[in-house]
Amino acid sequence: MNQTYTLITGATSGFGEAIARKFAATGRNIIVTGRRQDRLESLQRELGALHSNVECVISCFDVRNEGEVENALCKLPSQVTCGINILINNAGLAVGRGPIDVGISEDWDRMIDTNVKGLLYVSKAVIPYLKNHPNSQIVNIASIAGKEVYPGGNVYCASKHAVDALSRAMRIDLLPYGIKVTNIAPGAADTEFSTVRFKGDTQAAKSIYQGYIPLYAEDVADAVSYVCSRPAHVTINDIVIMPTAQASATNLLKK
Ligand code: NDP
Ligand code: 8X3
Repeated sequence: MNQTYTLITGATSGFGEAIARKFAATGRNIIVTGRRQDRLESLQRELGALHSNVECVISCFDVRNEGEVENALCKLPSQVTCGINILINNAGLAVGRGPIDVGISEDWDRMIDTNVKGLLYVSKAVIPYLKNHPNSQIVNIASIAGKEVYPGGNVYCASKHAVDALSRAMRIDLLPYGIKVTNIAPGAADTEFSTVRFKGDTQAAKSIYQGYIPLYAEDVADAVSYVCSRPAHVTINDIVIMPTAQASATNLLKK
């Protein structure tokens, strides 16, 4: 039988990196993507040494650039691209957290271009390969910010509401091809997310995760692994996964 591959966007840190580790550990071939080539290479080296039975292919591109996405996929060997049967749309970010009336247009563009348009560009490029497999799947990493809105969350929340809507829309449009679509909405998780959101202010980022136990990237990777290992006739449509100390986006029990 031909080999199958899982393509993971945003695998250079956080959830995507943990998903790559989890999938490699369960014997799945992976294509890890992101903009930081050095991190992709070091992950490839690490996983190659740990799992000789698994192929880890790297593909470096910016999801915001449709041409770059298409070229990067075209450059991969055809047996790799033709083998893609799972797509994990994980790459994403928040930039800034403040009232909409003083929002920065450049930050809004980065969030919408990455979280919404980037997800669309990658999906458009990969869906033709998914159609060739009998039991394909797309997993979109949305957020609790796609289920609720909170002060200062405005455009990030809008972008994740769009991801939530796209998950539901994809499930309908891709039904004729038997492609499963799963939406995963995590709450607060300690990754590089807040450092990016607060533009490198590590103190501000650290304070987000103090006084309670947040989710870790591995918790989300577990959920992704679960939804991708259900029998062919079962689709998990939506998972909201929160730290136990978090009841809603803004309701946190801090000690
Ligand atoms: P990280 O900052 O740790 O990881 C983000 C990943 O996205 C990186 O690998 C980064 O790679 C990639 N990425 C960002 N922009 C681009 C781009 N333009 N092109 C290609 N890749 C890009 O954050 P998380 O792991 O926490 O975030 C992963 C996803 O989870 C995001 O969609 C985020 O919105 C979502 N999320 C996060 C939560 C949290 O609290 N941490 C909670 C709920 C959802 P590189 O910089 O190398 O390009
Ligand atoms: C990240 C979680 O609550 O900061 O998507 O929006 S939150």
